[in-house]
Amino acid sequence: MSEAKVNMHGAHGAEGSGGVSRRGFLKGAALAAAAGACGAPVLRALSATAASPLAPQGEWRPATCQGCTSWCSKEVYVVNGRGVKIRGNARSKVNGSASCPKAHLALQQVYDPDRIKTPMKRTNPNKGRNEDPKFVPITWDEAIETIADKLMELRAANETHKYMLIRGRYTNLNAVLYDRMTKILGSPNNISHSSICAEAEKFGPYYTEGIWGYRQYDILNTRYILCWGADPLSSNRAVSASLRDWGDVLDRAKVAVVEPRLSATAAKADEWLPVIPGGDGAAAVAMAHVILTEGLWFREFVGDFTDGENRFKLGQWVDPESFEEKYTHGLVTWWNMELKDKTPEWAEPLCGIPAEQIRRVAVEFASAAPHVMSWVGGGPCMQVRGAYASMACHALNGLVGACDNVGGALAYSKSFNQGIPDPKEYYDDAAKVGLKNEKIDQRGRLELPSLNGGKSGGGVVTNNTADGILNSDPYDIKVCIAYWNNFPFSSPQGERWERALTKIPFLAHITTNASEFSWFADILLPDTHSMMERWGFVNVSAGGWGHCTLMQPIVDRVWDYKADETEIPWLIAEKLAAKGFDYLQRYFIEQIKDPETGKSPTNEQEFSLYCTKLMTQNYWDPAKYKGGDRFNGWEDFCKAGVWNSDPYKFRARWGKMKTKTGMFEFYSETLKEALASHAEKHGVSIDRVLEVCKYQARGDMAFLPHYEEPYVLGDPNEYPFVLVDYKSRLNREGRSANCSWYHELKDLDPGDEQYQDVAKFNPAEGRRLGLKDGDRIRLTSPVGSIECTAKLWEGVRPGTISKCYGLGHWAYGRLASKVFGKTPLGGNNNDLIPADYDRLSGASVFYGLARLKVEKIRG
Ligand SMILES: Nc1nc2c(c(=O)[nH]1)N[C@H]1C(S)=C(S)[C@@H](COP(=O)(O)OP(=O)(O)OC[C@H]3O[C@@H](n4cnc5c(=O)[nH]c(N)nc54)[C@H](O)[C@@H]3O)O[C@H]1N2
Ligand SMILES: Nc1nc2c(c(=O)[nH]1)N[C@H]1C(S)=C(S)[C@@H](COP(=O)(O)OP(=O)(O)OC[C@H]3O[C@@H](n4cnc5c(=O)[nH]c(N)nc54)[C@H](O)[C@@H]3O)O[C@H]1N2
Ligand code: SF4
Ligand SMILES: [Mo]
Repeated sequence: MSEAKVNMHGAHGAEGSGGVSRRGFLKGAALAAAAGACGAPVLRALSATAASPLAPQGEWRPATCQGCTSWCSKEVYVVNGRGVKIRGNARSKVNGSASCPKAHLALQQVYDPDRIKTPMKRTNPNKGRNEDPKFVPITWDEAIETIADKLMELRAANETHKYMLIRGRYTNLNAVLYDRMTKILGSPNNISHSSICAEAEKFGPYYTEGIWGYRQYDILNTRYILCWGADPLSSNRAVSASLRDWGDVLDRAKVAVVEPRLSATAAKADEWLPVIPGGDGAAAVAMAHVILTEGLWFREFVGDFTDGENRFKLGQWVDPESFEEKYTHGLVTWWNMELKDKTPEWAEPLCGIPAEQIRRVAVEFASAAPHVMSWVGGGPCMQVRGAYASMACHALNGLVGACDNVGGALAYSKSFNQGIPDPKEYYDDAAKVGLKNEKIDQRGRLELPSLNGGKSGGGVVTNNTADGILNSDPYDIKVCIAYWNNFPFSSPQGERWERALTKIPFLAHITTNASEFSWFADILLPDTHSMMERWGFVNVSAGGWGHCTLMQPIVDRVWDYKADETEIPWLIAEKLAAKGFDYLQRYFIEQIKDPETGKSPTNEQEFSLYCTKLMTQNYWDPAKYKGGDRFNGWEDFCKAGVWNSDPYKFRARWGKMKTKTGMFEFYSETLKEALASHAEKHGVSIDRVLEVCKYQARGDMAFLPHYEEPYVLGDPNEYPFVLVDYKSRLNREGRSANCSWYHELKDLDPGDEQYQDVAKFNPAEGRRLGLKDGDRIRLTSPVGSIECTAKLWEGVRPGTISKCYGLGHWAYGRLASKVFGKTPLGGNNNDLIPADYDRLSGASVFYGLARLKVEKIRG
């Protein structure tokens, strides 16, 4: 590998990294690593390099954390070119100086001795879980040359569509590698991880109020928070801010949590509603029933009966003419078709929540309206029939006027990212033909409507890509580049990915760590860590503020890493041009220029910088100011590290929602149109679409928030439990398990144990099974089995087994696996979860699907 020193920081005038040489650090790191599976390699490495207790002091440099989708703006204390401490960036109005516990694990990720340090190539031609890839180091030049050759082969054979780009986590610079490069190469196959993430959760908000995206929550002004499978103190999208503000919230508001397990948020809540997995829709419509019969809907938003008399009475049909709606659409139809008989007593056996609790929560929630929120997380939605639970739980926001209101559930704040130029002029004839092919994930087929944005096939069906590849349907994939993803681990029934990747003739993985995905690769490219070693930016909103926060190369790269979304595509473009295909390089050089000097990039680092400057120009360039914080220019923005939006404009969307009617649709005309166009495309009825896609609704019910029975796989006699999967408050998505602090602090998750992967049972049930804490057990579902440790814990709903996601890696690093490449540490829940979908949104299902049985492992 190249010995050239990579010095990437300094765009904002940060001091150079004087002092300790890189070699000195490496020696330290090697010592620490040799001393055994890292107790705290970072700290030891640092003490090995610090000359004296009076070693030079460092400085705080702005950064962005992508440990989870809270996307906090941070600062890193950098000493001699190395990050040593992390805190919140006080300039951010989204997260301020607050930090969640997992923020700090970034240090252990950046200085993980198991990081890939140089490009590598596979020397074992056989692929498979039991085939050691036998990777050997190569130069960047050889690695990129090999990739370019493979791409040129596809072009020569007129098979550009057989190229696929996969992205997992990303920054907003992904437009370069994920979108533009794939298109200019002539492939329709840019596959994102979005539908193993949260698409079903976006379904309800889109088909009621026209937002295909997340909500932010105005928690400091709220009087009642009703969480549905969202655990804001552990996960979701405002973890640092929630942790900072929750004490104040509890002083001013009530909190009720609908969850099959006692989550961190439930443990501190006024009410825990321990729902049967998949029962949420029943509880939600029963709450809507109570709100209407008790006359507690918010009239300023929803409207009223023309004569003011409440005709919403149990079982009684209401004349639509008698009610005048204001900013909503279809309330009376919803009542007549779904709600009028759906009492809490009806819901109780379906959702397992006592009727009186449903009634109490509904009344107290609506009595505090409109400064309340129904906070819908993935739990109820990422289920086979989750689209309708997503609608039902979110519709409560409409009933009580909480959407877009003070203390309520808000859209994301307006942001002003600048797109990079259109690539169309750079499509050659081969690309134009290639782009017309069907995508490999089969989105838009009859059984996969995936109605993102109202369009048949509008969204990705990530996990179905594995089946597309395995069945060569619609064709085979020959060349794949993937970055920042790990689908054999992160996707339900990931074993399908192991076989699919085995089948792809040429696979390159851009990654910080060797992972289960890398195991099947032909080339590994060592990536920069998102927080400290590269350019990038992301936008997020919380509490009524939006921010755009920058990633900057603020520490020295210890090894020869290159940034996934910009530097690597630049190098590939260079090689392709040398081989006679220069469209990509011309696009980069002609279209992406430094907005300050107008200069074209001449190397990968300049390219990376110019992409960032260009796409964030509306924030930092005074001539392009559009709102929010003001800066004097690029350096000023870099110094701050974050731009904040203007304050939220409450109620601005009332009557102007991006639905067909402009209203909050209880009867979704928007969904009706989307389903009709999907049905028409396939020459079938909407009812047929619903049937094929496993929903129970027929007729008009398909356009209304309603309850559907959970679709659970496995015979309950053989598999008596339902798996409740959840995220650890230490999960940096799937990327924490090689950090010692993860294992050491695992008991921060209610009911969990340090250094263990526990499956938690309700104590009464556990005892009946003869289980005690610490027993080794095997969990088996209809699709797979894992080994882990038993724990009896009160916070588990009977009939379920609650187990955290995150462990069970067999090829991530020395701490993450028991034996790297062979034996997992703990068990991966995704080995238990069948690959199935909420087909209307395309989302993979994680919840309410897998039934389990349990056996003790003897000896
Ligand atoms: N059972 C279960 N499964 C889940 C979830 C769950 O809650 N339960 N959560 C789901 C959700 S919400 C999501 S979003 C997906 C995420 O799933 P993926 O998108 O597959 O992402 P990760 O699993 O986090 O894996 C990212 C990989 O990128 C590499 N990497 C780590 N850090 C960096 C970096 O800084 N830069 C680059 N380029 N590479 C890096 C590592 O190889 C790592 O394994 O997982 C889903 N899977
Ligand atoms: N700590 C941490 N925070 C994260 C992440 C992380 O990896 N770690 N990842 C980020 C990402 S990528 C995403 S997409 C978001 C996702 O954030 P959320 O959408 O809030 O999803 P999860 O955290 O997966 O929460 C799912 C919850 O649903 C519960 N649940 C399971 N089944 C049911 C059910 O049938 N009904 C109900 N009501 N609840 C059920 C689980 O116990 C769990 O608490 O989180 C982000 N925040
Ligand atoms: S892990 Fe998530 S909540 Fe914590 S600092 Fe990072 S982005 Fe923020
Ligand atoms: Mo996600």
